[in-house]
Amino acid sequence: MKKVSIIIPIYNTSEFLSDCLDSVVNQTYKNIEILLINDGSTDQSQEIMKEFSDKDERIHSIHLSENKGVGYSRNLGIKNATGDYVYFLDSDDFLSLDAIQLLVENIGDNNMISGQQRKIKTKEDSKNIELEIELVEITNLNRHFRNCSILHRLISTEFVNKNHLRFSEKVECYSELPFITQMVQRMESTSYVRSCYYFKRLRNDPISNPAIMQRENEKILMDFLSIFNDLKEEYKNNDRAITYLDELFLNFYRKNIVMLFSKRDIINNYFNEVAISAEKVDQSKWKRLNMVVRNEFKFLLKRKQDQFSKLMSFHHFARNIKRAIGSKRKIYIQLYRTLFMKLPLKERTIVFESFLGKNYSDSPKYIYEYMLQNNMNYKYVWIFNKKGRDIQGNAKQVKRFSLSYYYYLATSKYWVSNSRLPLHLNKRPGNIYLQTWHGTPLKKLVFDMNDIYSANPNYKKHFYQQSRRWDYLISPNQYSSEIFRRAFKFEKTMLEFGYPRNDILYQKNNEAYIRSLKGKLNIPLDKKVILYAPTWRDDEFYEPGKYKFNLKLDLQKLKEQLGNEYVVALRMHYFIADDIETSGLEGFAYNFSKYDDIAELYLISDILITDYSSVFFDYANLKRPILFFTYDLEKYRDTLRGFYINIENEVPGPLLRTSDEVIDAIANIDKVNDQYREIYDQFYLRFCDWDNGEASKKVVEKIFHE
Ligand code: C2G
Repeated sequence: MKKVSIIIPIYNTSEFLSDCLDSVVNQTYKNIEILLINDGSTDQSQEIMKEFSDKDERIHSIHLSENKGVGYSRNLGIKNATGDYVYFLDSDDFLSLDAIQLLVENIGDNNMISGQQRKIKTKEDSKNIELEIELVEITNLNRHFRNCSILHRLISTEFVNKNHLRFSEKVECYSELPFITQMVQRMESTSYVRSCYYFKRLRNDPISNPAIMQRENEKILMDFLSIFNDLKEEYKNNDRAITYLDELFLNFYRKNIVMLFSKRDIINNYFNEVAISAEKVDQSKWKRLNMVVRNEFKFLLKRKQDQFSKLMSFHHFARNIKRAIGSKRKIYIQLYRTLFMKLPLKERTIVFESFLGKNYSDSPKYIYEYMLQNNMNYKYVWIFNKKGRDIQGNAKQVKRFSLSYYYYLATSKYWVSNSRLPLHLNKRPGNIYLQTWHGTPLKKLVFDMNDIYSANPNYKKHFYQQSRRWDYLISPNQYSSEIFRRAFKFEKTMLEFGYPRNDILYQKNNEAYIRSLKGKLNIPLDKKVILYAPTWRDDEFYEPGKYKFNLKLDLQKLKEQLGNEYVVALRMHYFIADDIETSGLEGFAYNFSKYDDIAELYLISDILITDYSSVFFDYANLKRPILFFTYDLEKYRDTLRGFYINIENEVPGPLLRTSDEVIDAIANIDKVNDQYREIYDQFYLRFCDWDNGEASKKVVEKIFHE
């Protein structure tokens, strides 16, 4: 029985390492040695390695005291391998349990065989897979090795050593290229096994912990050119290797260099380097390219940088037009970038948006209304999903993603928004962007979120790019300031004045106003009001942005037992697409999920029920009772998100699991108040200290001085 040496370089992948090693030690093929090369990790990787090696004697660990790079680590793995075959795996990826067995069974007398790589966002994605196994013959080796990846290939150790196949230790990206080039010229054909899976994880934090190919594009370019030049020299007399390298270069040019060269300053920095490498490509190859790229090559070779840059601009323009055709939105984006952004900046125009155009609410509303009341000399624009809203003042209303939306965003000096604006809205010089955000965080935010649970691999990267545009960020309390700086990596000006959206809780918390609100909302004046405002759940959705909500509060029971004294105001999170069923509960349950401003609902209510929503931090300003209906606490806290505070003893009210417990707490609300008085006071001091009804004023004075 042949032995396989599985070589795994490890560098700061503690979040993923257990999944990786689990999949290796549990392989159905048992005759393996597992070589773990710890490449100077500074996280918990070493402890995890030990945990596994203590339990499995097939594991051999090598620890490097400093980071030497993936090429060095893999070469070290080869030196220490005693198996008949070597196999390379990355420590953030994992295998299907029969992967090695399928490769060994199918390799026959060949020197190498590959399996199928599958990119996945979460571990769940590895479960929906096709299982039909098939051996596929490959004759086009250049295309097969175009991905420059050594992963998931079973290779004869004798073949590796006889041909001295080694990785580059000079570059970080493309260190596999010398190994692969040598292999390509030594092989006639190869095969791969379909449905023999290697799961390649799409990592979602290219900012704090990038995978190698998530490094900056310029670094990737320099590494590629350097290794390409070296190999072209080394293999200058070897046609097969040369053809492989030339095709690789052209592919890299089309995919990476053209994209990178959308910016003129990058062309200025790298034109010469790219030209030097382009010169090495066999001319007959680039003559087969399309006209634009062919001419770009001509200018490169003749070192005509100016003409090259102009042609490259045209290349991008044509590319964008081609992509825009057929999509109104894409045409608008092109207009935004190429025309609207070049119009003069309107110095006294402010664009406001709240909750992605869904509401007229939150801090943007209160900042706007403060400016109206003080007759400030500005033009106001509000973004809504539907125009014709009944709002104060005479702000211009524009529909989100319409032509006027792009026009006003491109030409207005100020943007005020409580959530992220789309990534495609480039920020122009002179623009001032006030990010008000929308809550004191309980649930972990962005860069504090565990990598593994977030579904969208681009989430952190996009958040980072979007938040670089924020000039000011409003913080409601000291606690949030600290979290925002870290979790958003925010380094610009933090406005530490409390929340404009909470001004109303100090200014209008009086009987007359509350009665008038109740009248407007058709709520009976002789009943007390319970507000139920839960948050959304990351794992329950129809499609991105449209979440489900499964109402666990037994409204019928609440009506039977509390209906004489109370009514219930229901308020779902703005991500929730489900309509809450209230038929049969008329006169008791009122659905205000589409109502603009939750602050007004706070004012009319006597008790708040929530779960993990930031609403309780704001509501505490009213010092009224708060109950936590946390029927899924463990799942929410431990699997979905993680919290910043200890919900079990730091929040100002009881955690309740069932509708009966909720009813009981409401029936005995005075007792609950007494029980939580001390914690409530501490909570108020910690989270509501800055709010006093003046936040809008202070924000406006800071940013919109006359
Ligand atoms: N909200 C609401 N109705 C709800 C829940 C929330 O109107 N039923 C509003 C509140 O203004 C709340 C804000 O939306 O403060 C944010 O809601 P959260 O439930 O806290 O959730 P999320 O949108 O994920 O934001 O730092 C805060 C976090 O980012 C949380």
